Amino acid sequence: MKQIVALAGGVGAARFLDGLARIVKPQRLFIISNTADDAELHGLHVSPDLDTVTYTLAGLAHPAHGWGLAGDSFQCLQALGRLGAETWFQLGDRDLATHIYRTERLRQGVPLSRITAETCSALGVRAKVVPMSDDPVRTRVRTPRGEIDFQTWFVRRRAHDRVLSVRFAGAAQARPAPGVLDAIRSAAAIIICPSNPIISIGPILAVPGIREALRSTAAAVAAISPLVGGRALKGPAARMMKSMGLRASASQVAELYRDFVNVFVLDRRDANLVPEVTAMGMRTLVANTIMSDLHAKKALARAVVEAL
Ligand code: FO1
Repeated sequence: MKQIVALAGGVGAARFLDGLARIVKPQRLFIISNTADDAELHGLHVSPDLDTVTYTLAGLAHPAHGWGLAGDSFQCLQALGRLGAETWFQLGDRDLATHIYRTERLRQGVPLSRITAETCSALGVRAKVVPMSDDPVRTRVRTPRGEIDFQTWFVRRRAHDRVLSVRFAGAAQARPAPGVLDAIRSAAAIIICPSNPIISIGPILAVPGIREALRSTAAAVAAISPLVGGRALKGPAARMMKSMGLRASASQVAELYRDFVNVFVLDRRDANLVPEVTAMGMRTLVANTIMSDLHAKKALARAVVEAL
């Protein structure tokens, strides 16, 4: 059976994929994950978006945060704090095991895509979760106080600094991870998850070859707006878009994707934007995109799959 390919950021994407993996066989899912948020903390390689999707599909994610593990403790972080180490990034004790394992395997020369397959298999995740690239790509955020790495801007400074621009260091030299381009070319359907178009989907599209493959694939491509009524359901997308001189609107998201998306999914509250999006040459699907519970997640996933 042909695969359904999804491009995914963190928590918003994971919520949608949780619904999708319950209405189609999870083995059919090929999930391309953003790795430009990856960071080195306490000498460990942390891949937040990969882990958020993996933990969610494994049924292990922290229910309130969406990232990290449910019921985790933070004794190691507290002990690090006593030693004078920085503790602004909340790494739980069991979560740390993932980062220790990943870091050790990377040091052995194993590519991130293979390590991700190993962790997925160990946690019982049947969907294929693949980093966008095995090569390092890092989001750098330009603020009035200078350029900083993504997690410093997002977590340490709580996304307070105004974003003037972002760049994805290393993207131009990065190669798509093994299987990514073939999956896009031969997919039954492709879904851009409701993630931040600038910092979550943007880095995936910046890996040479991926955007071109999306433009030329025979598969229909749907994108779900992460903005509802001009506001992000989760995260700083709306504020970030405004400070970068873009409109904080679902139709602006559609415009960012107009060269490769066939079906744009708008929330019911944004039904008034249908003519604007249609004029860009896309079909629209108006649905409830607020995934407040499992029923809503599955209903949205079903509506998107049917539209494709
Ligand atoms: N987000 C936070 O807002 N604060 C944290 O302390 C934090 C820790 C963390 C640990 C592991 C992990 O996988 C993710 C974590 N996140 C945290 C989420 C992460 O910073 C962002 O959600 C993504 O990078 C954006 O998609």
